[in-house]
Amino acid sequence: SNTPHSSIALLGVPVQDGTHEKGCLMGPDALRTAGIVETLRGLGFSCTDHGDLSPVTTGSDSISEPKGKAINFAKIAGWTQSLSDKALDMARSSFPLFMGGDHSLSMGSVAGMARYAAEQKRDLFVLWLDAHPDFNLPKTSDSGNMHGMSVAAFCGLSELSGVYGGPLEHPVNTSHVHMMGIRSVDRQERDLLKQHHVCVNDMRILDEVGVIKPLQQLLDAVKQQDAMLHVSLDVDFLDPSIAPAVGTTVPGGATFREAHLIMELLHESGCVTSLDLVELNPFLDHRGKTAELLTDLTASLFGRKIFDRPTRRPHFRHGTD
Ligand code: B3U
Ligand code: MN
Ligand code: MN
Repeated sequence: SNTPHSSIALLGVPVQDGTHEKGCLMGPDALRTAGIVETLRGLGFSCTDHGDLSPVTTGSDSISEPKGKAINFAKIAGWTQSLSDKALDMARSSFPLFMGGDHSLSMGSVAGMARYAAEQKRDLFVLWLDAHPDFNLPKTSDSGNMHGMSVAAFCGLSELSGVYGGPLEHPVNTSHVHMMGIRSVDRQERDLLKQHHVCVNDMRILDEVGVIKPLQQLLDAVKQQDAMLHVSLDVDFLDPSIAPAVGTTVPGGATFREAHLIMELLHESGCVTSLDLVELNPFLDHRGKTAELLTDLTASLFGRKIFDRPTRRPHFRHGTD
């Protein structure tokens, strides 16, 4: 198999304090109902469901709230610190799969994976599949929703270090963050992204050159440095017509086939070492179709394919020789 681990550890992170829209707390159970565990076992992996995480309670006096708008800051800090420890622990024995919950969970999942990468003396890259860059700071955010600040947090921007209880020991290098599908960016967020050299492949790039080329650039960099790769998939990366179960739909998202192709290429690369499935809001779904799509995309990431790819001939031709 192309996945570095034969065992997958699943963890539910039913956080929804990072968004104004309620319902994300049901995300982990919707994925379980869609059969994510059975699907992965069917692909030959041993799978352990660690159940749902509980946040640590951080006394509000021990949390230094940042200036600006950051709703539920202390609660998100509790989830983040709990998840960072749990992620590190899971990564030592398995491939961690984090089921959200809103996207603020990546503050903890990515920070934990960065700690593990540091233990292994490897670098961590992040593939951020999202309509939004989630690179706001409390002082730039209009909404104050912390799911729009995750990348800035795990990259160690000091305004958000309070969620970790202090300066981040192993921040992700901003130039190691590659974003795809971006199509909704706040004005000051755009400036921050430029200033910090985040690699943003917006929707225009996917329209012009497709998904393969930008993805290959990332995978080449990961392979060259023998780095680890965390994939964070926000439901709103996908077009709302195929994935309606998200609080912040943005028109013009990735298609069914683009999304599967990305997952198939990621599988073939053998580079991926952890995964977030976030922002699934089952309250907004139609007959479970978004939960099922996320489960199928996860299956593609773990090696489900339509046919085995021939290694010699580049094209499979039906009905000939
Ligand atoms: N950038 C906006 C909108 C947003 C970010 N992430 C989501 N929505 N899901 C904000 O609130 O920061
Ligand atoms: Mn997001
Ligand atoms: Mn988003």
